[in-house]
Amino acid sequence: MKRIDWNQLDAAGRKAALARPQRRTESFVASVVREIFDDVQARGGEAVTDWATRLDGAAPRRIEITEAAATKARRDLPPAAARALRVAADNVRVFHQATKPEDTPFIETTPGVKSKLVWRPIGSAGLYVPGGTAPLFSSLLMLAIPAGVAGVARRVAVTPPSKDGSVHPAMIAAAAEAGLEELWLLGGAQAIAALTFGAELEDGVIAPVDKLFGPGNAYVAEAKRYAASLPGGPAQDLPAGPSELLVIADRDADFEIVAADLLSQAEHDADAQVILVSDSGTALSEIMAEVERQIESLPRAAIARASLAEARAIRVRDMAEACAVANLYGPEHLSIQTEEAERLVERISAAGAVFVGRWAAETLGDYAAGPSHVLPTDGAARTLGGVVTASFMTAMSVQTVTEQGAAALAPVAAALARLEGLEAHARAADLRSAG
Ligand code: HSO
Ligand code: ZN
Repeated sequence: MKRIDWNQLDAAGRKAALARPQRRTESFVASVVREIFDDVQARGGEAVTDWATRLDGAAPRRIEITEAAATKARRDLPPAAARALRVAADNVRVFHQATKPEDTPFIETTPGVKSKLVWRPIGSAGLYVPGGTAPLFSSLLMLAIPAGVAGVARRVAVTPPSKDGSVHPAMIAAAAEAGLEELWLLGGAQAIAALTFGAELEDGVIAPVDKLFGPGNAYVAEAKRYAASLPGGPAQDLPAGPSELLVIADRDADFEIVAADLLSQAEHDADAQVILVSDSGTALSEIMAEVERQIESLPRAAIARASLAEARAIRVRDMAEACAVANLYGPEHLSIQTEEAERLVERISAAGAVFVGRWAAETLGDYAAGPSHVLPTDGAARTLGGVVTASFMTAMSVQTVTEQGAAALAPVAAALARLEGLEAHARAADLRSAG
């Protein structure tokens, strides 16, 4: 962890202190994604199969999520794990049901002119569930359940195969908990290309989707961005790259807990970024030492160490400055481990998810608290929230006008239309008020 004193830095130094780690050259990633997309557009399913075989060592496979398959998957899991999946799925469902946007009542802006917003589910959603060094079946719950609550008619999940080409039983059990219809063992940019153009594969057809969701590596993130830029291509949810955690801690924080939380995100990915901010030099030193102690016994110590090489421990003057640093960085996750943590939340304006106080481990939110863990990374939290039920819906306005309403409003609209030089607009309004 790099130790930094915020108040010793000039503007350029502060910017550098909060810079995301340098990733694989973006132009290289973009050119590979482009090549895969061009090939899939030209050759369809055959190209998808070729790329999947070449990059992941296995042709795409559809995973059946029948009752029988779900029962077997649950039996293959430790009983506590199967129960835990059920609790997590229930909590995610309850949260997204309760936060599902409701249609507004009619709002009358002029007597006889009434409008309202009605929410509609999108038609289809492509859900990317990361595999790589760990199969994140929790991400399947965090995407498929909100999509289901929104009422999306077709949910297609894709996830890379493990090294031996198999699927983890928890993935099948999670799919069953979420009531998912379609799950494919297919990952990377080729999966995103298949969801974009559609693909005829040996096990069936992947039809194109309306919107792409989910976290992924640099290739997946670039593929989603590229797909969304194509004319008529699917929309995308948000940039969700390697995990990030910023912890604000004071001298009263539990240093063991803070170190454990930092390591919990560092173990995700060598590219994951953790930042510690404190007004206490002692807290910074103690927590950094505690990180070193705890990392020794972690199975994924090598990954965590690579991530920690880019980690920062930032000394600030006070908690107001700590919040300002957090808002500048815009972390995916923010943990507040200070006295009166809840009061500090009022000062936070840019974070994907905020964890308040010693009991609120990010891990609880990653798996089971309820809100989706699919959150904006790379500073996108400054302008974007995480995945919510509304991410799978659109708000449509509905307008009704009575004869009396038209008499009042048509002259207004006609006047403005003529001001813009749009005579046909004006006449369409005039016809409503001429009587
Ligand atoms: N912290 C990750 C989510 C996750 N953690 C999945 C464990 N499994 C990104 O929000
Ligand atoms: Zn996590």
